[in-house]
Amino acid sequence: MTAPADHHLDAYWMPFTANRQFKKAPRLFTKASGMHFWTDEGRQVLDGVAGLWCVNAGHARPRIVQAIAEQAAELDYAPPFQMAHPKAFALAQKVAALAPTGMGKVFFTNSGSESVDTALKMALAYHRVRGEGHRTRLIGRERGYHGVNFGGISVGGMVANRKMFGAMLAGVDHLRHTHDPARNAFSVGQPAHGAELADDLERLVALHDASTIAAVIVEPIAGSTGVLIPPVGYLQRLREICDRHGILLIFDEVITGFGRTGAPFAAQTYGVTPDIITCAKGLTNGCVPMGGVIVKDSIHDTFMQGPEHLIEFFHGYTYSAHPLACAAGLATLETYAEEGLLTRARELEGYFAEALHSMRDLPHVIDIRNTGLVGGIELSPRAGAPTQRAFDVFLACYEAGVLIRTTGDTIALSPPLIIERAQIDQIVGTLADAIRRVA
Ligand code: PXG
Ligand code: PLP
Repeated sequence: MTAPADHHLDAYWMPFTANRQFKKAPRLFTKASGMHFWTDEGRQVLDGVAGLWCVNAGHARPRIVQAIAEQAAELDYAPPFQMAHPKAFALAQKVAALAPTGMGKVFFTNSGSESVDTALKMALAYHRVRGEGHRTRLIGRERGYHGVNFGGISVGGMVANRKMFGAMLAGVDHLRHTHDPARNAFSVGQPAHGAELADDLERLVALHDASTIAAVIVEPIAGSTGVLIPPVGYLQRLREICDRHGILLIFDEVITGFGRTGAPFAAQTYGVTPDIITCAKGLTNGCVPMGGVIVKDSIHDTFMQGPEHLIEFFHGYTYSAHPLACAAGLATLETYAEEGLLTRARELEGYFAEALHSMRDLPHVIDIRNTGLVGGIELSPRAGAPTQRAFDVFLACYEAGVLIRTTGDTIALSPPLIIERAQIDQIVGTLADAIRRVA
């Protein structure tokens, strides 16, 4: 199966992967259940990252598997434009019920990237419908990740994801990121310093004028760039400044949504209600691709004017609210509710934090960050070879039976929310060994 440079690996151009390196020594999963994957060689691997931050209830949960199978047999597809099927409404209602009060409308997409571009378009159109079509600017943040479509990379702030792709959207600006290891290294939970970085938005308002700005988009926790936890008071301050200037606040909760921080959404964990939430991943437990945009009723209602026979929002995807995704989503939310998974990260946060921070004196470790069931362990880069030390740790863990994720020289952990304490110990024990062994 895994013969080096075997021709059957040629055709697949892998996403966000070192293709040539991978194909010389492929890593293939062929089975998954609960907290584990199995490789094509039959080796068991403990999942320390919920697949890719998405399999929050663990793998191959029978209720979800059955729901997808039954749905495929009963109604495989229904057109989403000018037609619908019952589970789309049912899922939207269930998602809205989990969202902060007043956020009662849900638009479906097929990924986080599509959710982000949908949310940005909604923000622009919302202002235009209100007669403020001059609000055309979008504000993101340095080190932000908002998927890979043109809107998302424009407001995003990860250089490698942007630099090859030309000018992107016009009229975008960025807040500074909140990473401040000089003041905040090894913070347990939210760092104490940095609320004032939200004032960067006032700087951009002073530069561009509020009347030109439609929306600000941030991840409550910046995940993909290496797990940056919001400083105490930062998100509140951002909310206040947006309110003062009539700017919409979008929380990109693609990673933080569905229990990662110990509440359904990070908006609830941090007590800040945005105007729009983007989500994906945990919405269907990663089983069927799906994303969602959760919107304040007042924003949705603003669109509902003019002649009733006219389309209000010229946007949608062939697979918006796909029946298999809706069936998977409903079964996923039932599983979360039945097992208390959307608040389980809160119960495990203390244990997880202690396990993570036990690694602070290991070689190369320069910062450890945590909240809920998310952790980041930052290593010093190897001289002249950034990212390689963390990647070597990733390979060592994989060989030792634990899947972690790396971005730059930061190791990210985000296990399924069903994880047991002994499995936290196994992840951290394996990771600590690997860090000790790499040069
Ligand atoms: N926004 C945020 C905040 C995300 O974390 C997306 C949008 C895009 O979602 P889709 O479904 O289009 O991939 C994400 C996705 C990593 C990693 O390295 C993180 C993501 C995707 C791939 C890798 O941590 N998050
Ligand atoms: N490209 C073409 C030629 C199409 O006809 C469509 C949809 O009808 C799309 C792109 C968009 O595809 P999707 O709706 O799956 O995003």
